Amino acid sequence: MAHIHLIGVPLDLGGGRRGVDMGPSAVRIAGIGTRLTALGHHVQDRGDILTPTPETREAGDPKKRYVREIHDVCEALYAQALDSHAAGAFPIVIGGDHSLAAGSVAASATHAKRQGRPLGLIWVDAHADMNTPATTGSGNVHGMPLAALLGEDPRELALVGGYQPKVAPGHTVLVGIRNLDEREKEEVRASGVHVFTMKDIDRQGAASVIEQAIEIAGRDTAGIHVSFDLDVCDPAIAPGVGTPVRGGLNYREAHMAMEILSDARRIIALDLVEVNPVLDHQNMTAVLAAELAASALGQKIL
Ligand code: 6HN
Ligand code: MN
Ligand code: MN
Ligand code: MN
Repeated sequence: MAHIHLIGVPLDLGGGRRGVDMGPSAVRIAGIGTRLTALGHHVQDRGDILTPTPETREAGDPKKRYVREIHDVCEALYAQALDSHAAGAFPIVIGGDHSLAAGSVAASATHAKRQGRPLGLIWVDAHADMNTPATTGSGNVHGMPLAALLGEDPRELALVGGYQPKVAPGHTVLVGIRNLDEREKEEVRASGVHVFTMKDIDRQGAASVIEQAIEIAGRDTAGIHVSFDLDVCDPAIAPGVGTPVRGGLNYREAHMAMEILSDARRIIALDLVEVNPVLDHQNMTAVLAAELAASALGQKIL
């Protein structure tokens, strides 16, 4: 039995397609709370972090659009998620675009640091999210949070929580990637993070890959933060995401990844991001997100 805190972040400033601000609502309507309660967990919904809507703001620097606003949201999320960790709760952050991870992962990193050990990070995504303002083509900040957590750019996000970096490449694992920008590929290769592409999953199997990821992110760390972008799933099962890419995880692969993570008992926080109800069919992507949360938190087939 865990104490779980649900934290909604209706952030819609980091991506190009509008609609992920409705993600937290859709995932709640899909029953994330009752599914987790049914597993015996004590679930507390902490509500949403206040986020500005783009219509009321100027994008600013075209190489990091809305980065000031995103920074402010990430600082607020950092404080809230750190509160949850300090209270002994397991935060599930429901997005919203993936730039929120600059706040949620920072909180997990600080919590780990307080225990005298580094944080392990498993980033499950079709994308690497390792652009910087220097490499980005889109200027969309949701393509940058992992770079900010590992390094110093974009600096507004790298400095959330007051220190940098949050994670070491040796404890960071990318899983499921299949769509990177050319300059981003160079960043990923040079970074030293462990990478399991979709091709690796095809060849080795999803189970083996997630076991290796847990081994890497779990070794000598205080725990593992799982940042799960729903676009890692195939658009056939997750059409409601801002940036769908064909050739992703199928339904059982996605659940099995979460089930194996749950069995390992090393996860300390979970992000579920990029659910876009505008592009979804009958809320199926939000339902998938809610189901995956249950699998990550101990739902068993038998
Ligand atoms: N996500 N690499 C592209 C960009 O605009 O930098 C796509 C990023 C997608 C980010 O899905 O969280
Ligand atoms: Mn992402
Ligand atoms: Mn993605
Ligand atoms: Mn700051």
